[in-house]
Amino acid sequence: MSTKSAFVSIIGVPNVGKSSILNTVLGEKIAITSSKPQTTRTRIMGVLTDNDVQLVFTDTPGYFKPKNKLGQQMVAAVGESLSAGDVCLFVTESKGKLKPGEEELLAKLAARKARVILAVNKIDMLEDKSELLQRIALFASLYDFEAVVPVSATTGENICELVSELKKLAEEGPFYFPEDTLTDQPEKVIAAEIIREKMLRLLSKEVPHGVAVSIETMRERPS
Ligand SMILES: Nc1nc2c(ncn2[C@@H]2O[C@H](COP(=O)(O)OP(=O)(O)OP(=O)(O)O)[C@@H](O)[C@H]2O)c(=O)[nH]1
Ligand SMILES: [Mg+2]
Repeated sequence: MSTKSAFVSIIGVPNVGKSSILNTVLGEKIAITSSKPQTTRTRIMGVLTDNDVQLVFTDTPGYFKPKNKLGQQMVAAVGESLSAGDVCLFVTESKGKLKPGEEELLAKLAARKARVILAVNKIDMLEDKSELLQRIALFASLYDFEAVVPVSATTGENICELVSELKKLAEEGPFYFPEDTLTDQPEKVIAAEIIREKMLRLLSKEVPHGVAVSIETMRERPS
């Protein structure tokens, strides 16, 4: 069987739903999400293998101007994924103004002549569909996207269409990972991240956003 594959970097400013889209595409929660910007701290890989096509996604921290060391590291992670990925999934929200980080990211992509698919996310929150059309027109005037797909990571609307647009950009080549690979993150890391997610969600007022979790021991419950 001849196979096709593509590396897809998921990029965008913080809080637009990059990690949520990855989880919905994979049908598994591998990346934590929260309403706080800068939830994702590192690059997270997720693999979707469907028949003869393998898409290797990299979820990245939202792009912003770094104010401290942690921020610098997160922005560097975005930069690295830009130079490594051959296809980008640019995620934005379906309404509101263009953010300065979005312009900057599009300029970076243009400089690299990246093949970019635009996912306009959170369409479930739209009251007025004309806002979506304006948003699409605005982005289409800024970049020559391979495709523009309005989606909702929450309801799953149009996620299949998004995946099929991404598959069109896959090129003939080997699978990079065994077909049953879902992520490169060890279970311990996922467990620590899920604890961090619960802290972000439940203790937002008490705990500073820069919280870190490390797992010392982990045991399986006898079933
Ligand atoms: N209503 C609605 N909310 C969404 C949707 N997708 C994501 N969200 C919410 O938006 C918030 C941010 O989602 P994330 O997936 O963490 O966003 P992100 O872009 O990965 O954020 P960073 O990692 O901080 O850059 C969370 O509260 C999600 O539940 C969507 O399609 N509809
Ligand atoms: Mg994220």
